[in-house]
Amino acid sequence: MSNRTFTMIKPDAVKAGNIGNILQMITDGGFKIVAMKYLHITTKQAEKFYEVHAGRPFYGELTQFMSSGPIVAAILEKENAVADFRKLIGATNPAQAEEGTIRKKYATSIGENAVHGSDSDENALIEGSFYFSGLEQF
Ligand code: RTP
Ligand code: MG
Repeated sequence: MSNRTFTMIKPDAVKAGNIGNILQMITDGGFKIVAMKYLHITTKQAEKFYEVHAGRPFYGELTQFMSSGPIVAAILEKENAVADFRKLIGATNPAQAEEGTIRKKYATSIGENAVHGSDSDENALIEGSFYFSGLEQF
């Protein structure tokens, strides 16, 4: 069990002006920000990041959306980071997200759901390394 996870504040939440609110919820949740950057990725880069979802019906929509505006990418640290962060963000579909979760507060639909959270320790490492070099991960 690793103590790090990877997150993105997605274009919908950035556009809505919720970077500050979401970072506050993340730090209030006990997560330390290890690395962070603000950037606008291309559709090709989004396709590469979401390669595991290639072939799923929402792949095109997802990669278009993730390249539609700037995002915030970050590596977070906390004991039991992956599971605890997925608890903090809530269900993929905000209609099913619990009260007090980031998606309940800031997501608008299953596609435009405000934040990403890695689903395993292995993917947290792969995803964090997509955005941050080894030197940036201290
Ligand atoms: P994430 O990877 O963003 O943390 O979300 P997740 O694990 O809860 O959901 P996942 O199954 O990994 O799907 C990745 C993202 O694809 C979009 N999606 N759209 N239209 C749809 O049915 C649908 N299903 C998934 C969402 O943006 C989801 O977060
Ligand atoms: Mg996922």
